Amino acid sequence: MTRSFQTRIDAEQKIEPKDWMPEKYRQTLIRQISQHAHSEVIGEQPEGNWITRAPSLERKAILLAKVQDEAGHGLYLYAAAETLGITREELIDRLHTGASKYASIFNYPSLTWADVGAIGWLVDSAAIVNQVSLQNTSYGPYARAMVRICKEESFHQRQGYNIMMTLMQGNEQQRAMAQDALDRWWWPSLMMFGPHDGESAHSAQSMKWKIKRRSNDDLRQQYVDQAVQQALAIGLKVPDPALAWNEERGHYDFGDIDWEEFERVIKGNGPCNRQRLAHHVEAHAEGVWVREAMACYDKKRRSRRHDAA
Ligand code: FAQ
Repeated sequence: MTRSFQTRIDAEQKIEPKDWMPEKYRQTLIRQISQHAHSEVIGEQPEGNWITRAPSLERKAILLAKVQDEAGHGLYLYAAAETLGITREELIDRLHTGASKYASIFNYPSLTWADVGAIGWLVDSAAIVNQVSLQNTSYGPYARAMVRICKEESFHQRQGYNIMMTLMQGNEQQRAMAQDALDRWWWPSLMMFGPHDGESAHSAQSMKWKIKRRSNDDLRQQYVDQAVQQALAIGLKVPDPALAWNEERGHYDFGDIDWEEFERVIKGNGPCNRQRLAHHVEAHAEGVWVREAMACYDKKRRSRRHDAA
């Protein structure tokens, strides 16, 4: 069984929910897809913080649409995780107890309007680089969710970059605000790709099963190469003294990531971890009547369909 499973993976066949799969493959997918779903949903908070204070009606409408899209991404991903035999309640419970993680970046505060630009530009760029590769992941429902998500993330990235560009074309104070946002979000955005390849606990097996198609460092390098060019184009300075174009490699060299900070944040001790989780727990409790009403409606609809048959 195990050998024929790997043969299917090697032949680039998609694994579907009813197919046999090793238990560890199933658990790895539940871990990764649910963390991804939690990231989309928790990621609504730093941007949502600015919906009531967007500088114009147009910016507000765009930001509202983006934040709603992120909720939709969470929905597709939870649905994909559920095809692996775990319930939505268990997934949320794992988030609330800390058994399941979400992207470290969402534990940083959004202090100014420029942060909305930086999140859209940097965080969505980093997400896209990773997610484009995940469109070819071996598990069918995850791969298909990625196709739709990538299309929407492209619009998100453009809106973030457009905010940064507009600020950089503004007055001195606005340019300083954009630079300050880049200074604070740059290093956390590099951490989104996870530990270096040699330190990544899950990469080797996930690459063999083609759950992950490219390594953490490989994706991070692509992101740096793109983002540095985009920063230069609008007059921003990337906050890394070690950043330099390496002619031989055809890539930018960049400085060391503060892995102690990364560890601190993923263990729950970042600047906003408690606030993010508390907000989710509260919203989930407040939404109980909606879930109950939906379940009631669904039950009634099914029994009507059953009676008619
Ligand atoms: N944050 O062995 P690896 C978005 C954990 S979507 C927190 O390398 P793996 C859209 C990792 O879980 C952003 N934890 O792990 C948006 C593991 O711990 P565990 C989310 C991290 O899974 C934009 C341990 O470290 N995208 O932003 C992080 O092979 C704007 C060892 O690491 C995805 O989730 C981190 N950054 O590789 C929404 C993409 N990095 O589980 C709103 C899918 C590592 O054993 C606004 N996920 N860890 O307890 C992946 O590609 C992978 O899971 C990685 C990590 C690359 C994140």
